[in-house]
Amino acid sequence: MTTLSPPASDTPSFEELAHRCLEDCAALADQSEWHEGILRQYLSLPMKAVHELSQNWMAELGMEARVDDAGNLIGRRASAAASAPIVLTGSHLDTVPGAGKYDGVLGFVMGLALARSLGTAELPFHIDVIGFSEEEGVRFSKPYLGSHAITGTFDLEWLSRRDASGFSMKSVIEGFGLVPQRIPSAAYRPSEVIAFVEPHIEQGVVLSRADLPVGVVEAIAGQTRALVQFVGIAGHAGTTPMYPRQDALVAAASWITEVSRRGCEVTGCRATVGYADVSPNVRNVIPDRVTLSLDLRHIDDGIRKQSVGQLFDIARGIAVRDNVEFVVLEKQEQSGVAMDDVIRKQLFQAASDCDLEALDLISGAGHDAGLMASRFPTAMIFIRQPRGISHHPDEDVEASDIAEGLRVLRQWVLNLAEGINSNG
Ligand code: HGY
Ligand code: MN
Ligand code: MN
Repeated sequence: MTTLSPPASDTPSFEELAHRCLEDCAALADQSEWHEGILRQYLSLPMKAVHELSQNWMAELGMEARVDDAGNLIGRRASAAASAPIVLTGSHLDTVPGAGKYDGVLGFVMGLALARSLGTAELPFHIDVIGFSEEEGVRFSKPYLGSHAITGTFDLEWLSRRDASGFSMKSVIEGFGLVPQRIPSAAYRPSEVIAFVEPHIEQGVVLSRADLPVGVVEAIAGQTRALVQFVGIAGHAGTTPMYPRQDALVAAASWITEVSRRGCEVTGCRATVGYADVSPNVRNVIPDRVTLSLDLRHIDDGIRKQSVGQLFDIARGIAVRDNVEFVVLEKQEQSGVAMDDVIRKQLFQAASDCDLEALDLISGAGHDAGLMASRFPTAMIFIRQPRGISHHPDEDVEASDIAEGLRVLRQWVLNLAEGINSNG
């Protein structure tokens, strides 16, 4: 183990670094599509502002900054050897509507803080801090676009997807000054990457209940994201008898209740209908078409798929009962992903070197690490969230817990460097 040398005189203390992380998160939170609250979608104008701010911080750190053609912002803390391998870290810069300040963004600014904490230390690898461009999937209903590009799994077919305003992904990428056809060349080669470690707030209460500041993620739960539709027949609200109506919204409402029941009945399952679009959505017309999202998660892929299948069967039963049609418009699956055992062990060792106990835990939330694990040795450090609130403005985090997370991340890097240097 590297002796945990306190940061050299030219580097701030971990507490100072942590407070700088909070300041950076606050500064990036101001870059929003909304005047009140946070919304920063894929390649939006506020994302351009986030890139500019972050590139200034990278320049101060002597990092080389670039934006790849999928819109990922990448800052490199270069090793002396140009051909040195690469340690990747960071997290996503996009947000859900009404987000907190820390989901994704904290992991990115902790990557910058890691560079800050290393001062002029010469390492046998580059450190690339990635601000992933689109993890939430809000704008084009396609999550993890940035990490798909980094892992070489971006499907150019997606360029024809359109956002709520009708803009194609292709035109949005071009409008940001990027070249969609070059996205495949944004991928890192597995041979050049040592590992990817993503720091992220926990977004749950496990660490706070265990009264521990940091966790090491064992696995990320799989998720099914589907879009379904109930189709009935519109009619006059005042003249159409209550029976036999073909009311798409009555059917949809029955199913939403079943989704919630399933989430409660199946241990470890999370089932949510977060999006609903009612047509024609006026008060005096019986709804003829209701489009709903389904977000279902479980760490066991078999249970997840079985639960989704059962919910679709229940929907078909409701459709027969209400004499409406049920259609599955889209289904996106992401399997549960185990984090890399070797890197996890190294992170636990780094925590122990810092006299810290790190908790082993599962992530119910999806992360870019879930994609990155398909191509690189990948692990995650979770930072305690006192109240476990996320995807909500009240999301919070303590500077002292960020400091502990930084301590572990830096120690992991120093141990890695020592291991490489001693193996020659
Ligand atoms: O939905 C999620 O799990 C993550 O916030 N993208
Ligand atoms: Mn999120
Ligand atoms: Mn996130």
